[in-house]
Parts: sequence; C-alpha cells; structure tokens
Amino acid sequence: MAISRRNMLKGTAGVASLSVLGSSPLGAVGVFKKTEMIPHATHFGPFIAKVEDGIMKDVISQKTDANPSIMVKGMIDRVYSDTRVKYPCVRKSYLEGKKNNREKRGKEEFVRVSWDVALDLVAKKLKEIPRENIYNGSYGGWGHVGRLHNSNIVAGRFFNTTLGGAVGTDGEYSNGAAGRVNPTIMGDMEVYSLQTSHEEMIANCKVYVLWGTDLYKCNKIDYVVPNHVNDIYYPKYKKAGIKFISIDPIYTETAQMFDADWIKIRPNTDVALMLGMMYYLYTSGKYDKKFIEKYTDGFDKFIPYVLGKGEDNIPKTPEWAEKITEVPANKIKELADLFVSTRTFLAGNWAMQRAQHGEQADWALITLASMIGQVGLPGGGFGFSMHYSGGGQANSGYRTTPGLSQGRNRVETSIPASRVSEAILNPGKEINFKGRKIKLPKIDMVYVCGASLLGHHPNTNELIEALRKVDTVVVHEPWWTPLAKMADIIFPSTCTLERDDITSGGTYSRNVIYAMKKVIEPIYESKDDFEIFRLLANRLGGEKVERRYTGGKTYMEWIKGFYEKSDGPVFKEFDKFWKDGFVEFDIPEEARKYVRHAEFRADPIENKLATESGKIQIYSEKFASYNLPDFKGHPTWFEPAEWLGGKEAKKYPFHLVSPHPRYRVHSQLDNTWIRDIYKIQGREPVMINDKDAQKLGIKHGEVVEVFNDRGRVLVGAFVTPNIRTGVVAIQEGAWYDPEDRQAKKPRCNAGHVNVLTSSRPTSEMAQAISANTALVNVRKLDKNEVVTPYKSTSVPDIIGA
Ligand SMILES: Nc1nc2c(c(=O)[nH]1)N[C@H]1C(S)=C(S)[C@@H](COP(=O)(O)OP(=O)(O)OC[C@H]3O[C@@H](n4cnc5c(=O)[nH]c(N)nc54)[C@H](O)[C@@H]3O)O[C@H]1N2
Ligand SMILES: Nc1nc2c(c(=O)[nH]1)N[C@H]1C(S)=C(S)[C@@H](COP(=O)(O)OP(=O)(O)OC[C@H]3O[C@@H](n4cnc5c(=O)[nH]c(N)nc54)[C@H](O)[C@@H]3O)O[C@H]1N2
Ligand SMILES: [Mo]
Repeated sequence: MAISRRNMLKGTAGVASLSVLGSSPLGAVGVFKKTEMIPHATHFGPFIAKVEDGIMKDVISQKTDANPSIMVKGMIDRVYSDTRVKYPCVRKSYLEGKKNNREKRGKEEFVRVSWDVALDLVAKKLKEIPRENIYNGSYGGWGHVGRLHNSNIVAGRFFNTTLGGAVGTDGEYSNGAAGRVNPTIMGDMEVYSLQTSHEEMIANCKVYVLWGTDLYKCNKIDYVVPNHVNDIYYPKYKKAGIKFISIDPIYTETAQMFDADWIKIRPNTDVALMLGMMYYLYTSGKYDKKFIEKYTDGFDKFIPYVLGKGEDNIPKTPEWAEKITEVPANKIKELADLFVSTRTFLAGNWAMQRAQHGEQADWALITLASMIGQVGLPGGGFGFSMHYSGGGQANSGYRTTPGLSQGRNRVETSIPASRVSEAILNPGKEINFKGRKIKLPKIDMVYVCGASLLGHHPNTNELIEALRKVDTVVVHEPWWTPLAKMADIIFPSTCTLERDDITSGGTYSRNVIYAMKKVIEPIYESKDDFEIFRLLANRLGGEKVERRYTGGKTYMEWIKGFYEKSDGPVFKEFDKFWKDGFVEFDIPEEARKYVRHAEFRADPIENKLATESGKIQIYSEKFASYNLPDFKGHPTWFEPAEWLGGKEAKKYPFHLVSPHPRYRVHSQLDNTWIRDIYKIQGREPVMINDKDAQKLGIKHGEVVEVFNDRGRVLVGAFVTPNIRTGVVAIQEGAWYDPEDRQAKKPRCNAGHVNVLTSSRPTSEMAQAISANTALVNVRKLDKNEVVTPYKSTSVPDIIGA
C-alpha cells in the first residue's frame, strides 16, 4: 500500500514559500531537487516543514517553541500513513440501497465511489431527515488548530447556514461537571481562566498541591499552538524550594520531577478527603473565619453537614475520611495544618470531575480553599488550569485571530455529553438536566467531522449498538479511524498540512500568530472539509445557500481578514507575516504580576463575583431548589456506583482511571511511529502496581486482558511502583480494533479504554461523562490462549480500490 508518488507530486507548483534550490548528489550532472522550508503549526507545536520535490521530508521546530515535543516528528508518518482515506467510500449494503443492513456497520466492506456519488447520497439524506433528528457529533475542536478550517466549526457553520442547524452536544467531555457548577459558585468556569503567573507563584508559593494535576504531561499540547514555556519555569519552582504534594493514584512524571510527597488516594474519594480536612479545620478553630465571613456565602448551611448534625448524621471526621480514602487520619490533619499555616496553592485537575459526582470535587476544593483563606493571595488559593495549554503564563493582552463564525443553531434540543448513546437507544426519554426536565431527541443521522466519537465516548459497546440503530452515519476523516470504519459514507478530508490557515500561539499567553501554510498538495482524492461542505451546500440550495455558507470569500480573504482583525498588523503587514510564518508579541512586565482573584480579595463589593450573593457560594439556593438525590445545595460526599470501597470491588477489584495520553492528543498520532515509544507488543499499556502484578503472576511487558461486564481489552502490562495498589491506568485514545469484527461485544485488541468505561452520568444535574468511575479485573492469559497478534491499526476492505 505504498503511496503513489505521482499523486503526491500532483500540482506541487504554486506552493509559495521560502524556496531554496539545493543540489542533489546528482547536482553535478544538472538534476536539481527543489527544497522548500514551509512554516506550519499544530496542537503539538509550531514547525518548519522541509519539503523536497513536493514531498515532506523533515520537521524542524520553530524558535517560538521553547521545548519541542517529539510528537511533531510524527507529522510526516501521519500525513503519508497507509491509514489515509484515499477516496470517498460507501458501506456496501448502504450503497446497494435496498436494505440498509444497519447492523452491519463496522463489519462489512466499503465500495470506492466518485465524489459525485458520495455527495449526492449525503445531500439526499440531509434533505430527507429533519434537522431535529440529525446529531452533529463534531464535538470539541481538537481536530485542527486553524481558525478557518477548524473541522467542528466548519461543520457547525454548514448545518446552521444550510439547514438552520442540527442537534448538538450540551456540555463538554473535558469539564462537563465543573462547567455546570463553578459558574454558580465562583461566577466563572475557572477551568479556562487566566491563572496566577508563574512569576508570582515562584516568588510566593511555599506548598504546591498537585490535586491530581499532571502539569508536565498535560501542557505538552495546547488547544491552540503550544510554546512549552512552562518547561522553562518548572526548574525555577524547584530551585525556589517549593514543597510539592501530589494527591493522585499515580505518581506522575510531574510528581517525580518535583520529588513530591505522594498521597496515594483511592480514586473518586477526593471529596471525602477534603471534608475530613474541613471537619478538622472547623473543630480545631484553625480555619480562616475572617475570609469565610467576608468572602463567602452559606457556610452556616454547610457546616451542620460536615459535623453530622442533620442530613446523614455522619460527622466527616478525619477518621471517617481515612476509611474512604485510605489516607491516614493523622496525615489528613497534618496536611490541613500545613495548608492553613503556609502559603499553599491547590492546583485542581479535571480528571476528578470526569467521574461520577464530579460536580462535588470542584465545589469541595473551592470550599476547602476558602477555609484556608488564601484565595486571591499571590502563590495561594486555588486554580483549575495550571495543567492546561500553558497555564501560569502571563497574557500578552493582544487580540489574536478571531475565527470563522458558526452562525445560529435554531435546533433547540441538544444531547448532554454523557447521554449520546442513550438518546439513540431510548429516544423520547425524559431526564433531569440543569434543574429542568428534558426529552432526549430521536436521532436518525449521525454526522461527525473532526472528532472521534468512537474514541471519546464512554462505553464503546453501548455506542456501537446505538450506531447500528440509526439510519445514516456520515464521517469526514483524513484517516480510517475506528469511527470512520463505522460510517456509511466516508469523505476523505485533507489534513492540516494540505491547506493554508492561520492560528494563534499559547491559549493563555496569546503572544504569537502563526501562518499555517500549505506544506504539500492534497494527497489522493482528499478535499478540505470546507470544500466538501461547500459542495453539499450547493446541492442543498444552489448558489444562494452556498454563498451563505462560504460568505462569498476565498480562503486567503478569510485568512487575511482574521489577521487584520487581530492586533497583528500593528507589528507586520499581512504579506510580510505570511512570508515570515509568524508574528510574536512581547508580554508586558505588568502581566507577569497577575494574581487570580486578587481583585475580588481587594474589594469584594466593588469586584463582586457573578454569583447569587456576589461571594463564593458554599451553599446555593438555586442548586438546592433542583431537589435532586445526587446533587444538593452544598458540597456533598456521595458514594460512587463503582469504587474500591464498594461491594462491586469483590468482583472487579481494580479501579480503572483513563488519563490523557503522554504522546498523543487523544487518539491522534496512534497511527504513527510515535506509538513505538510507549506501546507494549503494539498495544496500549496498562499501568499496574508491582505488588498487584506479582500476585497475579504478571510480568512487565506481557499481554494481559482487562475486563468487566461492559467489555474486554488486550493491553500490555506496564508494571511499576508508581501507581497505587488496586488501581490500573489505561490512557484514553487508543484506536479501537476488535479481534473479531463479527462478534457481539468483541475483545479490543488495541486496548481502547472506553470499552471498559461507563456512560453513567456524573449526576442528574450536569449529566457529564464519568469515565474515571469504573471497576475492572485483570487477567493473566492462559499459556495456551491464542491472541491475535497486533501491531497497528488496519484499514477496511474496499471494493474497487
Ligand atoms: N475514557 C476517557 N474518555 C475520554 C476522556 C478521558 O479522560 N477518559 N477525555 C475526554 C475529553 S476531555 C476529550 S476533550 C475527548 C476528546 O475527543 P476527540 O476530540 O474526539 O479526540 P481526538 O482523537 O482528538 O479527535 C479528533 C479527530 O479529528 C480528526 N481530524 C484531524 N484533523 C482533521 C481534519 O482536518 N478534518 C477532519 N474531518 N478530521 C480531522 C482526527 O483524525 C481525530 O479522529 O475525549 C474524551 N474521552
Ligand atoms: N499530552 C496530552 N495533554 C493533554 C491532552 C492529551 O490528549 N495529551 N488532552 C487535553 C485535554 S482535552 C484535557 S480535557 C486535559 C485533561 O486534564 P486532566 O483531566 O486533569 O488530565 P488526566 O490526564 O485525565 O488526569 C490527570 C491525573 O488525574 C488523576 N486522577 C484520576 N482520577 C482521579 C481521582 O479520582 N482523584 C485524583 N486525585 N486524581 C485522579 C490521574 O491519575 C492523572 O494522573 O488535558 C489536556 N492535555
Ligand atoms: Mo478535553
């Protein structure tokens, strides 16, 4: 399946860039290679692509990247991967039309078709199926960093400008619980807000609590383009003598880097730990009474619960917390004492709210930080974004690259993130959501552009069952991802390297604008998502509708427009910027003094929070009025449905967590050689404690099965003392690959973690995903057991290829 050189060379003329004519070894006899150095940027970093005779040969990092990630080196393998979707394809039975044979999705061959055939089929369905029954699953924004070709935005714009919209996702996979709670408690989501600057942290912080926060790993990528500047600051934190404490079932790379004290908490029990600390701080009188009085509301309605007076009559003592968390009561008191007596920063992660009752984790952490009383002080208080997209970096203050707008979605129904499979399986079901009742819509068509629904959604087998029920599944993808294989119609998209775009650098620093120049011509028959939607728009409503979608502008007009709406032109004319590949802004010294919540602390009347009382809402009347069994008016400990302290742990003795991957963005790069850095026998590793492994007779590097009632996966054992006993970890994002496609609930040979996770919602309030709440067992394979060898992900059979 070698790539055809002819296809790749097709139309290389016209790539405008710094062009160098380099001589080949045959130069002496007059054969020249055309070498070009073309700037581009991705979620993995900014780079200059070295292109010889139209073929990308190397990736050299740009100077705006302080510590380039090896991931950018995967770009070449990725663009020329055997897993590229080369031409439009339609599932065989679907194309034959008579009987759709929905249950054959993911099981049968595809047929290669022309663009016209594929586009006509999709346009016909879009005309037939009402927009209220189309699920636009183009969630997230992780496909592409460009402001013009962002796959999800382009999809949204298409639906909104042609059909008036489609059913979307309500709430996030990242912060589904926090996003519903924090705005009411703090008047802000907190998870995407500017953090106290590294400078202020290093100068003032004495105790830095990594509350499940993996700074080093999670900052390897950025929602826009990373600069990896955090990696320059970390040694300075260390030099400043700041004490790090890591509360995490895993002793992460970050914790190792800072020689952190490791609190080996049981997963999903953080709220109990926080309550134990709060009980101790209250009863010992050591908490900051002045702060509580001046800056918070509802403490008096919360404390009876902590003391066990009313409601459940259980005092939340450190001893009570010890039983739940397995953190010794003395340690709980010691930590609480340390936190109130020293300048302490609580860095909250997002994984603990991606668990059942995840709403409580953020709420309890904010309440604990309030009792400690350092919110708004430099180096103290709390932050929920130090691990994200360069959190802690100062902001340039400049406006950078707005993007394509989506327009208005007139379809009012949307599906809460955790309920996608259920909506398809139980249309019309009534559920509670954000204090209201909603009805789940009936979905006949699933349409995904630039997201990996089969990768990101919990409980893969349930989702596959659901996907085999709908009338039509359409996917835009550059690669044969697991979801692409489940489609009826697959459009081959170009990837980032095959089109011009523009974006900014540093989600928080916002100090660079990047030209994302086309590096190579589109390979095979791929087309830009923007163009695919243009062709569909035309089929749906002729030139008028097409124009509404395109805005009547060319790509370069859009790109130039985004540039000129930013502060960029102050520094460089567009043509110069496009030639140079980037423009960088200084970060004002003043910005490096930023302290989160300092204004509120300085004057809580003038700078009141956008909450019920203008203060931190420890108790919320609004929330209490929802009257839900699993979400109250104040932070509450709820026992998860699956956890190490519950009955189910007898059958499934390991708690499974699914951290974000070190060497990928979710599923992206799983089809490149980068996988060789960490895969075990071609599969995703499972981290397992050495003592647990010993008990099971499992050796490092062997293939094992991890399973529960929801499914089974094969993974490679990574035996280590750096995970607590009773917990196993499989990174999210491996490409689902069933051993036997025809089987019901087949075993996944690649180790895709969502085969094991549950789609249970966090609560009836947020209805967010709870991927980190799952119990499993681990099985050593029998000596004679046959497993299908596994190297890497495959492409389906295609008739007419
Ligand atoms: N178990 C578990 N599950 C999780 C999580 C977890 O912690 N545990 N985390 C959740 C979170 S926080 C998130 S954000 C989600 C992430 O879920 P997704 O955002 O869906 O994950 P990605 O794998 O990044 O998906 C991006 C897709 O876009 C495709 N793509 C790239 N470029 C282009 C393009 O130009 N055009 C088109 N059409 N496609 C393109 C890629 O091939 C890839 O399939 O996962 C969630 N799922
Ligand atoms: N390299 C890389 N970085 C990324 C991403 C990526 O795909 N790759 N994705 C980005 C995205 S979209 C997101 S949403 C963020 C995710 O940010 P997070 O959700 O914060 O990151 P995770 O890696 O899921 O989890 C971080 C840590 O939480 C721990 N943890 C799990 N459950 C619990 C618990 O119950 N209690 C405690 N105390 N700790 C727990 C895990 O062991 C892990 O070490 O990361 C972003 N950064
Ligand atoms: Mo995310």
